[in-house]
Amino acid sequence: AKTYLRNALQAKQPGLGFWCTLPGACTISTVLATGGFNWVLIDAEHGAITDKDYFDLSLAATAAGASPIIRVPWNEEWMIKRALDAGAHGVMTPMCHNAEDAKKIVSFSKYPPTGSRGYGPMFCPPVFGCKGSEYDSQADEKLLVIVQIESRQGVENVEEIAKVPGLDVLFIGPFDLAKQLNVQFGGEEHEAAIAKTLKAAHDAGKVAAIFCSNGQIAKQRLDQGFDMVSIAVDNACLAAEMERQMGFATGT
Ligand code: 3PY
Repeated sequence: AKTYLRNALQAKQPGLGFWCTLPGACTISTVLATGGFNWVLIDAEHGAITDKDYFDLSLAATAAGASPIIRVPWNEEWMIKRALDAGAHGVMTPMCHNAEDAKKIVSFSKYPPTGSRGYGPMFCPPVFGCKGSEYDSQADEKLLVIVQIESRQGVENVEEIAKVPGLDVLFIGPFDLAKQLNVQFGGEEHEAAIAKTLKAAHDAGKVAAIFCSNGQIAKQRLDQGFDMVSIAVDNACLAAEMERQMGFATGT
């Protein structure tokens, strides 16, 4: 299977991704053509993407050599099923508060007897890079199961969450985390919660990941020890560059 992100992480290379909020395969293809990315977060929690877009976006990501990771709106079985049925290499759920939440996403993501995932992988093989019959035997092991740590409870219970079998990645949502903790973004308490999550993930042998809105922050987080970071968000890049060009054109 072509599980680009899993292969990179296993080889101790950084997981470098971008955050895709815009529907339409052209954005993904254009960004990935710049090189260096091994995953794309297809964001259906926020942003303009819905589950009908998963199929084209996942194919576009894989065709360009990056793993499609789909963030579903919530930790619901039917939402996870639809994301995985598009062939996603991983699924991410927001707001994991405790080990029970983590056990749910693991169960929803794996076929019986390990979990309860419903069967319908018609469109998965081309995205997964395997033959039809191979998908069934590879999916459970190769899919990345990712939870977001971004709440007070999530940080309090992070050691228990990290130990859940079948869970691969603890992914910090720093913006929600600051709001949920009601602390200053980048302040001492915020950074302490981030450091606690990083340590809990590594102590349990799991991947530690964090959302970063630009490459400079991403570099700092990689230097801090994170294994997987986003480096930018599509619509924000577009807006920033358009503003910059408008500045040149108008001399402002
Ligand atoms: C957060 O920072 O809260 C996220 O989930 C990523 O945008």
